[in-house]
Amino acid sequence: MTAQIFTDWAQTHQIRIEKTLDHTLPAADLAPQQLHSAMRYSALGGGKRVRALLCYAAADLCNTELAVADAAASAVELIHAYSLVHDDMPCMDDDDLRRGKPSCHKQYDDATALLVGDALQSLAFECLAHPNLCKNASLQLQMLAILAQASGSLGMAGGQAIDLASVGKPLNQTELEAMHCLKTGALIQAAVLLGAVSGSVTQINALKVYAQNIGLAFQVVDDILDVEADSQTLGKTAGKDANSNKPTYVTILGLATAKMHAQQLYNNAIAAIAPFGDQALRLRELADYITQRRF
Ligand code: GRG
Repeated sequence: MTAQIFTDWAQTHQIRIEKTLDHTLPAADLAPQQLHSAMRYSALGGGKRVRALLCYAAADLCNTELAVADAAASAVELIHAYSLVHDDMPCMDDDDLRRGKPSCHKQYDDATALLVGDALQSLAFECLAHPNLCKNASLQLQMLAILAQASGSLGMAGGQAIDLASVGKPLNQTELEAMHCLKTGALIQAAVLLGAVSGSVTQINALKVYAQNIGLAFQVVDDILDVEADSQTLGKTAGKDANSNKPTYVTILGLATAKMHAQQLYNNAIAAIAPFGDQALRLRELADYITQRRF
């Protein structure tokens, strides 16, 4: 049997997560209609679904049941969508454009955007708390803890707090890295670890190293694209970080060294999953995709 090519595999799983989220999100005509419509506006029909793909690829490697992977991928994408909605609000990054369309608070209003983020976050945990999800209750509790830690004050929300406090401050590379490990890296790591929940200790330890490196590489590439790509290609405002006086990999390292750093992180990620050989094909391809992406 010839192996499915990466783009086909990715598209199949992007459609799969879209359908799963469509079923998971409350219908737009269910009261309160505006909130439900805004939740669907923010979580459906956009995004590269990188976190879901990482989750499915790790699940495949670790023989995690597909239904568990669906719930985990949905939960991570819902947390991600909530973070983008809140991040775009005037009190945070204040951005009018997200995934090629008006940000949630622009399309609706600030109060709705706040509630959308809150409700998407709750829904993410509901996905993992479903009574019939896992035969092994302890494993299911572990999944809830992984997501809670990754999204909380010692994870994504904490990283966002450090980011907001660092505007105009001269961070060094170590401080920048520590911030991004939380802000972007924690949820990417959670995506991989939730997919890998049925894996062996050896698999999980190797995947953690893979995820840490690929999470940082994702952010370095994001900073490079912020400088090199245009808003239409990105579907969000290009040049935002540089213009808002935020420290980035490009401002700290310069463009050429930032690119070399992304390559080094990619190499580390690939080395971590080398022992799995062909079984880690999708994870390798995802590392390629993350470091070579153009948007
Ligand atoms: C509001 C608690 C809270 C956290 C916000 C992740 C985050 C923290 C803010 C997003 C700001 C940002 C643009 C960070 C750069 C990396 C990143 C997460 C980019 C967006 O992720 P993609 O490219 O988006 O995977 P899509 O639209 O493809 O899903």
